[in-house]
Amino acid sequence: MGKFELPALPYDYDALEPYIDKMTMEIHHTKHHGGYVAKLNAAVEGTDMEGKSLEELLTNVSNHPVAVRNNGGGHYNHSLFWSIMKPNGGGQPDGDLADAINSSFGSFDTFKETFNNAAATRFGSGWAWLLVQDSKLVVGSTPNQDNPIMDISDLKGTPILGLDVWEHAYYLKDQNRRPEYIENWLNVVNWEEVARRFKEAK
Ligand code: MN3
Repeated sequence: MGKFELPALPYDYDALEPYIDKMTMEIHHTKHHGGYVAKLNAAVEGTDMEGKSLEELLTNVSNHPVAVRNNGGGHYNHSLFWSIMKPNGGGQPDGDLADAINSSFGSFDTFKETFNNAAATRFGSGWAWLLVQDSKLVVGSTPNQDNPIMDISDLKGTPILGLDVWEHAYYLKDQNRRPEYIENWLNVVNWEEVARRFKEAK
């Protein structure tokens, strides 16, 4: 197995305008995510971690250096993040995912409120998640680049939707207004991809 690589975005940097601006997307992808990939490769190179999959590293991250937790988490989280967004996204899911959201949260609006609250109240840098936990849907958040597949995480399960609430994800356009960023982001969610991940996680 080769080195970890920065995945290409499945759309152009300006494709999520006006909700997420081009400059934020470009810096976020090339500099931030690119940085996590480079530092992850540097951390595993020449060690017995070399050749292990990202999932293997993160599910046993308590046994690895903190650089793997931070940069491996950063690589996993951002790879998921790019894939669950698309131009002309938003709206609501349908099918099995819609049913599961209704049965776990009561309605899509209640889910949205719960998710937005988790994202808005995560103090400092971190991520808000919709995840499958014991075959149920749960909303929560993690600090820094932690995520629910890590053995050290308090919140555990298979993430199917993740929102980056680090300031680098929104500061250029929305400055300190995180709730505005969250509302904007809901217009670019790729619910088809979230539904695909849900099906895979069950
Ligand atoms: Mn980020």
